[in-house]
Amino acid sequence: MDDKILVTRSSMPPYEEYIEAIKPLWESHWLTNMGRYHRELEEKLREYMGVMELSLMVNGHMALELAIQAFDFPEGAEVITTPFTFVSTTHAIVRNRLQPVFCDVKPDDGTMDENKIEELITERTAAIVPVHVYGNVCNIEAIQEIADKYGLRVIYDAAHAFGVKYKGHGIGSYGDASVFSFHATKVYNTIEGGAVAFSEHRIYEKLYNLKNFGIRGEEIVTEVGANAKMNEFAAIMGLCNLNHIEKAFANRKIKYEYYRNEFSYMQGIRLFDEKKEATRNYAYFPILIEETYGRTRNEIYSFLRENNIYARKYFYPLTSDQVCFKNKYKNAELGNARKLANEVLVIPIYEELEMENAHNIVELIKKAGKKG
Ligand code: T4K
Repeated sequence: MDDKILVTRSSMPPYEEYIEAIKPLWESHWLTNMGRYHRELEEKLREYMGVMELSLMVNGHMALELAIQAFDFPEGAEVITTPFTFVSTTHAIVRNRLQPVFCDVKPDDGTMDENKIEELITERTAAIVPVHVYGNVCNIEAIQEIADKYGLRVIYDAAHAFGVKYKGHGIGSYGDASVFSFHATKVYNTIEGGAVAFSEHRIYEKLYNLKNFGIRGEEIVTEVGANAKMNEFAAIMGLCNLNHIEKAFANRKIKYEYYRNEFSYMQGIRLFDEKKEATRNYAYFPILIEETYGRTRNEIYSFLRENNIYARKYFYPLTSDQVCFKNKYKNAELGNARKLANEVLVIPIYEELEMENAHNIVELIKKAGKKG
C-alpha cells in the first residue's frame, strides 16, 4: 500500500451541504455564544441520543471538566476512576483539584472492574468516573448500586459511546452525567466539540453558566467558569453530520463485522466481549495481541507502520503511569489494566476505509504472526 492508512479519518458531510448551511452566518454575523445553531443542535441531539438534558461544549475534555465542576465536590475529594483511558479523563479530575484513585479494569471489556470499587472507597470519596472505553458499556447497574450505597455521584466518560444504547435507552441517560466527545476523530464530529448529558434540570443552568465564564448577567459573575462554548460553525457541522449518521454507522459496521469474523478465530489474538443488551457504534476496533501470537504488540505495531498502516496503542501507557501522574496518587493493583495496555492495538476503521485496505490489514497482521 502506497498511501498512509491512519487509524481514523474524519467523516464529513458533502461540501455543498455545509457551505449552504453556513451561509446565514454571513447575514447574522452571530458566530458563537449560544447562537441559533447551538440551540438547534442541542435540541436535535437531545432527541437523537435519548437523553433528558444536554449541554453542548467546545470539546469533550472541557465537557468532562465542567461536568465534574458542576457537582461542587469539596477540594481534595477522591474520585475513583480508570487508568485505561485517554489522559483527558485523569486531567479533568486533577484540574478540578480532586484526587484520582485508580481502579483496575476487567480483561473482557476494558471497563472499570465493579468488584474492585468498594475496597477503594474512603470517607473522602465523592464520585466515580468510569469510562465506556471504545463504546464498551460499563456495568452500569453494579456501579449505580455502589454509588447509591455510599452516596457517590457517577459521571461517565462516554467520549467513545455516541449513539450507543443500553437496554433500549441512550447511554447518556445513566448515572448523574455522561460526557461525549465530538472531536474530528470520533464516530460523530462537530470538528471539535462535546456534550454533557444528564437528567437533573438544574445542572443545565449550572453548565450554561460555567461554559460562559460563570456570567449570570452583564454585571454579575457568580462562579469561576471557563470559556467552553461551541461556536456556530461547529454546531452547523454537527447538524450536517447528523443528517448522515445512520450511513456512517452502517458503513463502519461492514468493516467492523469483517474484522470481527477474521480475528475471532485467530490464535493468540483476542477481542473484547460485546454486551448483548448494548448496541455498537463501531467507533474503534481494538485487538489484543497475546503472548501466544508469537509476535508482541509492539512488533506488530512497527510491522504495520513499515507497511504504511498507522494503528495506534490506545491506551498505552496507562494514565497513572504518565509523567504528570506517576507515583502521585493512590494506586490499587492495576494488573489487568497494565496487561491490556501492553496488548492492545487499535486498527484503522472509518467510513471511507476501502474493504481492500481492511483486507490488507488483516493479511499483514496474519503475516506478522507467522514470522514467529
Ligand atoms: N475521554 C476520552 C476517553 C477520550 O478518548 C477523549 C478523546 C476525551 C475524553 C477528550 O475528548 P476531546 O476533548 O478530544 O473532544 C485523539 C483525539 O484527539 C481525542 O479526541 C481522542 N480522545 C483520542 C483517543 O484520540 P490523538 O492524539 O491520537 O489524535 P491524532 O491527532 O493523532 O489523530 C488520530 C488520527 O485521526 C490521525 O492519525 C488521523 C485522524 N484525524 C485526525 C485529525 C486531528 C483526522 O482524520 N482528522 C483530523 O482532523 O488523540
